[in-house]
Amino acid sequence: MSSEIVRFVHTADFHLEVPLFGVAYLPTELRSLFRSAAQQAARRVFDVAIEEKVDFVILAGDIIQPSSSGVAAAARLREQFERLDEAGIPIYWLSGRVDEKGRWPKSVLLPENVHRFVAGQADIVTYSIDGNEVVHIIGVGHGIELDDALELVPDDDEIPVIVVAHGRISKQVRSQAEQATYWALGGKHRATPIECDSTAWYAGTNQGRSPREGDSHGCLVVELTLDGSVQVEKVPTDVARFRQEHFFVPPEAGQNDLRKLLTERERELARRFPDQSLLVTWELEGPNRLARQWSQSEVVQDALDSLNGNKKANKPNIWHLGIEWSPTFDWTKEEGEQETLLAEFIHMVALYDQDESLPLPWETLLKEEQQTTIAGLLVEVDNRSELLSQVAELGRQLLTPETP
Ligand SMILES: [Mn+2]
Repeated sequence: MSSEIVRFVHTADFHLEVPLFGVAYLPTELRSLFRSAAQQAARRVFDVAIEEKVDFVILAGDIIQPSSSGVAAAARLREQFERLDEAGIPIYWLSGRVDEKGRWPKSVLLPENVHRFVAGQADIVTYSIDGNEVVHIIGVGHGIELDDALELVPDDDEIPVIVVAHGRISKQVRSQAEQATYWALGGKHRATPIECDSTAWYAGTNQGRSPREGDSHGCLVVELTLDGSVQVEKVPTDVARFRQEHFFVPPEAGQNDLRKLLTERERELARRFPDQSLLVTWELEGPNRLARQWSQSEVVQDALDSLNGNKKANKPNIWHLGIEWSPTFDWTKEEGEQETLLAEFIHMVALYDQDESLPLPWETLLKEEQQTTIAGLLVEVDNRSELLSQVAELGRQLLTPETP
């Protein structure tokens, strides 16, 4: 058996019809990036294919929904396909949830290197080098049972098989794993391997779309030898990367410290990710009192504006797109030292905060049958100190005399 190697790019879920989204605050400078990031990241995938001189590219679905992206986006994708055509690299494109063949605009002719696997059909193509068959590629069209598609595997040769499929089919893949050398899957937006008796990966999307799709995204470069071994390398292609950053605000922080604190953290991020543009949302954990003061003033927005305004000298670009608080329980020295009901209340809450073994008062106050309902609701707040912080804040509001 030959030891000849075949290498290919496995990628999926470009979703060229979906811009970046999900931030509270979008500086005007970022608008065009938010619109074009998916497109730029797609271009990077095809750059990888050309630079790595791969044998072919597998698109495992959800690449584009032309009816919402518009014809221009489809035409730009065709330009990328043409680059690969010129480089002699075929593309095997399985339709996923959004990119049914029927939706592709008829005015945008696909170059000859693009082979489409479409819904309602199982299909097999065989990739050859110099007339020698190297690998079978089976496309499992939407709505086709895996079992039916696997019947296409010829049983009279020993050529490796790649199965391309889209959707939540980890379980089926696991039960049929040994039928293919590699499973090229689409439909999950984070690159994920499936543990099974073969090699199976969801490629993930090439560009995180919102803070929920944080950290690195890209494509996979897969190498298989004819003796059956498979190597999978993740190659990042995202042009801007969402990150959620968490930090503690010290209780002694003042109104003017937020910008300073964020600037320090920005420098740290720039050191850790020297070549990566970042879209950061901050989760601050700190005293209730500060959360209240800062949200009532312009402190937060001013800090974000000021950091985002200093972009020119700052490479790579780190953008600050929102701040969320998870307040912790605290009180000022004065509040605790006064002879007031508030001071007494604060010391009581502090007691429960310091000693986690103390059952919360309402647990004993409530009758048993009530416990199963009301306590059940309270348990939803799984963070005891966050709950106590909310209790303290409510007490503070009720026990502080209104200033006229
Ligand atoms: Mn998708």
